[in-house]
Amino acid sequence: MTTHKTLREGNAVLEPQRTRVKPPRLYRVVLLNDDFTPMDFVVVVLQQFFAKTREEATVIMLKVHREGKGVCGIYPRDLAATKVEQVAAFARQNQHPLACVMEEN
Ligand code: TYC
Repeated sequence: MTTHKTLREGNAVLEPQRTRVKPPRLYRVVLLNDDFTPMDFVVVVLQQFFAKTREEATVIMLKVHREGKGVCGIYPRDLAATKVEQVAAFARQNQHPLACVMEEN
């Protein structure tokens, strides 16, 4: 682990900043199939929360439908957890049982 002194904001000497040496752990956000959530709703989830195009979203949705699960995206832990919560809240608001989980990559 290394540090360096940084001069910023005129000549003010700021605290040494820790150089990031480890890459963040990454987590897959995975959608799970169920028999009740409408296909169109899953496509909207993938577009809204995972920045997929309608076409990309449809491919992922159909993979989940046919194979039971599918990866929506891969993110650092906090972002993955936020995505999982957002999907859970949106599904609950719309009374769909859609399940979304995170798995260490
Ligand atoms: N199996 C659902 C249906 O036939 C569609 C679906 C796809 C549900 C993906 C959830 O994560 C899911 N309506």
